Amino acid sequence: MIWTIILLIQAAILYCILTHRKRYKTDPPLDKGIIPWLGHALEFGKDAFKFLARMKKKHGDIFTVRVAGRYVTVLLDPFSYDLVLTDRDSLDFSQYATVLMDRIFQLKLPHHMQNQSKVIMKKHFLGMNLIGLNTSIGRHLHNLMKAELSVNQKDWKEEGLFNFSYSLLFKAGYLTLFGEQNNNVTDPSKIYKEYRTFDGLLTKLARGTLKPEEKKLSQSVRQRLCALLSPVGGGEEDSGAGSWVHSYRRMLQDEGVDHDTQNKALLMQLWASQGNAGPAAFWLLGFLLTNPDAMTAVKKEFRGISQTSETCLFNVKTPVFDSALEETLRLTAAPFITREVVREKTIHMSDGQEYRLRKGDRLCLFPLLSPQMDPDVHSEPQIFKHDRFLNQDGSPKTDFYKRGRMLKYYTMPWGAGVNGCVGRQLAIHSIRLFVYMVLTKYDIELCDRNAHMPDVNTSRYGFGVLQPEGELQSSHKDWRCAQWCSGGGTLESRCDTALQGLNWRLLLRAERRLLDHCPPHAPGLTPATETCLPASALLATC
Ligand code: HEM
Ligand SMILES: *[C@@H]1O[C@H](CO)[C@@H](O)[C@H](O)[C@H]1NC(C)=O
Ligand SMILES: *[C@@H]1O[C@H](CO)[C@@H](O)[C@H](O)[C@H]1NC(C)=O
Ligand SMILES: *[C@@H]1O[C@H](CO)[C@@H](O)[C@H](O)[C@H]1NC(C)=O
Ligand SMILES: *[C@@H]1O[C@H](CO)[C@@H](O)[C@H](O)[C@H]1NC(C)=O
Ligand SMILES: CC(=O)N[C@H]1CO[C@H](CO)[C@@H](O)[C@@H]1O
Repeated sequence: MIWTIILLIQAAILYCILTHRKRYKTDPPLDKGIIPWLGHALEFGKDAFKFLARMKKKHGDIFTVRVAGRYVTVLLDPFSYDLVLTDRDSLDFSQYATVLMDRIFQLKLPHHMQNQSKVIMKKHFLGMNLIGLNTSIGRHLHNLMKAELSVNQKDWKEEGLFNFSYSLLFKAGYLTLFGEQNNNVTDPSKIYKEYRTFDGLLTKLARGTLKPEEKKLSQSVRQRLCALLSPVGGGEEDSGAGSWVHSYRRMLQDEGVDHDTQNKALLMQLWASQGNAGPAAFWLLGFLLTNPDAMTAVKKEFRGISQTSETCLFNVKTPVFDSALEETLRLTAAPFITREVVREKTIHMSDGQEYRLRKGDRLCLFPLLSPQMDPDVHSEPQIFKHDRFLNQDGSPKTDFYKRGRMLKYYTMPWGAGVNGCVGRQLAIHSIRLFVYMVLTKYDIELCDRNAHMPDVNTSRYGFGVLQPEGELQSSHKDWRCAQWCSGGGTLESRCDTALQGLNWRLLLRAERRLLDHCPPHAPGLTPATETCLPASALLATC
């Protein structure tokens, strides 16, 4: 034992000597942290936003930090982002992507296949084919919502707004991209459940910080997901010939990729395509529910959409909604844009300074910190303003300034440049359809009008759209009275209309939810109460 410790210490010292790094004048400010090798890894993993904001304050818009043995240069000057995003010679996207692919999905694919898969995605998710997906996602969303409301009424208790949004968009997206024209597709609820378990382990997988039991869990859940994504009936093509998943699998097969690896690649695509839209829809709904002005404006715009164009929502212009979504993503889209420095490169900063990036280091942009939450760009950046991206005349606002200079990147939820998000239009369309359906068909409101948005799970900075800390129902009492109802008017009148249509089930759930959470205020009422009035009586007590 003692020898092991001594050996370990010696190895650590040796390592420190070998990796000792001196700062040259042309290097960005260097901050190694006090812990050998690990450097700032712990703080970084716990709350990257807080950490990087502190570093920005200390060092400015560019600095190099040591994180788990690697030197990461963080660039926070949005005026220099283009230098990074357009440079494919000195900065490499696929190296780090390959590392993550291996860590998270245990997937190894040659570089040229990443390229090919993107070509296939572009073909299917942009232009004419995107239009073809429009009704599909709408139909699935519609069916799923209907099913959600009519079965398993007893399950509502566990359901928060986050799970509701995530599950519906995930399932609709999965059915659209992975199940279209395939009637025998795996039950999406099963996939969703497993996927959420996997999603919870994702950041730890990427950082390699899983505990032993989590490692086991991640392996088994990955296996189950791969099995679920495997085509029903033993590997034969069963999806429609024109579908994206068909083309993608075909490409992998043609490249001689084995069956196991194909499934892992599909899991990766499931993550890339379904991991962000649901959480984004949750934040948007949440912001609307906690900002009555925003809700009114969006509802007003939606009300202007005629029933006939509903199925073609795709073509309808909705600048107010678009601005609200942009604003939501400004606050919650938190990807790191990471590149490997494969050749020495000089970065010109907007203040005239020049810095040299060292080969072998990693370069990281964090658009959430700047421009998205930068007070020099957006006034009161912590506050949700649904019309932030609207001009006075109602047109989309695209001119934003930092220190008097107009910015190209004033918000950057989708990345940018050659590696920007391929699914952007599809994601926007899906979220819009979902919010439209929830707001116009079902209506949703908060019981407590002073409710606040939940806190962010700080461990997820860097991994796309953020998620709330825990589930809303259990951890945020303000949300427990979220009430589902239909139409306007008094509660009683709404109850009446709701009872006549499909929506009575929604109301019933609300009732049960309230009964469960407010028992002291509701003597004599039981969950078996099947009329509407007690709900309003209860609401008054919440
Ligand atoms: C709100 C939803 C979404 C957000 C915020 C989002 C964000 C992003 C970002 C920031 C990147 C760039 C990563 C980088 O540069 O390092 C990216 C890449 C990508 N996204 Fe999305 N995405 C969303 C939805 C989707 C959907 C629905 C799909 C597919 C249908 C999709 C497919 C992809 C793919 C394939 C890439 C990789 C592009 C490449 O390899 O160069 N995304 N996404
Ligand atoms: C990747 O695909 C693009 C076309 O989309 C092509 O121009 C480029 O040469 C390809 N790169 C590699 C490494 O195959
Ligand atoms: C999330 O929603 C699904 C329905 O889509 C439900 O089966 C599940 O129990 C919910 N989970 C939680 C934790 O609320
Ligand atoms: C669907 O899958 C089940 C189980 O894999 C199989 O028994 C059934 O025959 C399939 N149905 C069709 C229509 O392919
Ligand atoms: C925060 O996210 C991490 C990673 O996804 C997850 O393991 C953890 O359970 C989450 N914490 C809460 C309170 O939800
Ligand atoms: C607006 C729009 O493009 N709608 C199309 C959605 O998809 C169906 C077929 O899948 C078309 O018929 C619609 O015109």
